[in-house]
Amino acid sequence: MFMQASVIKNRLIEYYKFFTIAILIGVGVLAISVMLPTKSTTAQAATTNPVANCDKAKLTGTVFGSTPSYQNDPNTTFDKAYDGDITTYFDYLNPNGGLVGLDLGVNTKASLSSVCLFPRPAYYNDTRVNGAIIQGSNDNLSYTNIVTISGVVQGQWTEVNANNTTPYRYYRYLSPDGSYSNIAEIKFFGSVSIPPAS
Ligand SMILES: [Ca+2]
Repeated sequence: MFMQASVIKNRLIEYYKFFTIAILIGVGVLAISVMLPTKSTTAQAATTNPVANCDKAKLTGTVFGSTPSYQNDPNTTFDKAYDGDITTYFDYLNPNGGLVGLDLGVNTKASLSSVCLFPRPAYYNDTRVNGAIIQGSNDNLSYTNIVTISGVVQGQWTEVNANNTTPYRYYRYLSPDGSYSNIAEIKFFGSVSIPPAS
């Protein structure tokens, strides 16, 4: 009887050890899963430095924007923000209200998946980009806010997700106040939903 009680006791201890270890493993797995980054599904989320994600075909069309450039410098007009060159930039005359936009063309619309942004190099950089608003329109008069830019870092590309499903013909980057619309490069990305009439 004494031996049986001892065996039962030992087995209970083994069971106790087993469940304790199992619980600890479970807690550990849960902690790791919580710590791992999850893919954001919100339209406002910014992804920092996805250089590879910005190296893809951007939406094309006619670039439009605010004029004139600071001191009428032909090297810093609005089109320099969409010329594919991160060393050239837009420098608007006025600190507020400047914009750069893209007209996809007649009978052409696209839903915006994301934008990539590169701040003006070595000068005010990210502080003149964060706070900008990306907007879409189909008449170039009434614009709808799509995403507010945040998380842009100087000296590198930043991709900001839009995940917008509404097709628009016009997209524009509305610069934050005090920025003089300083930005080196913008790329609009999306799926063209209505191809040009042939
Ligand atoms: Ca440029």
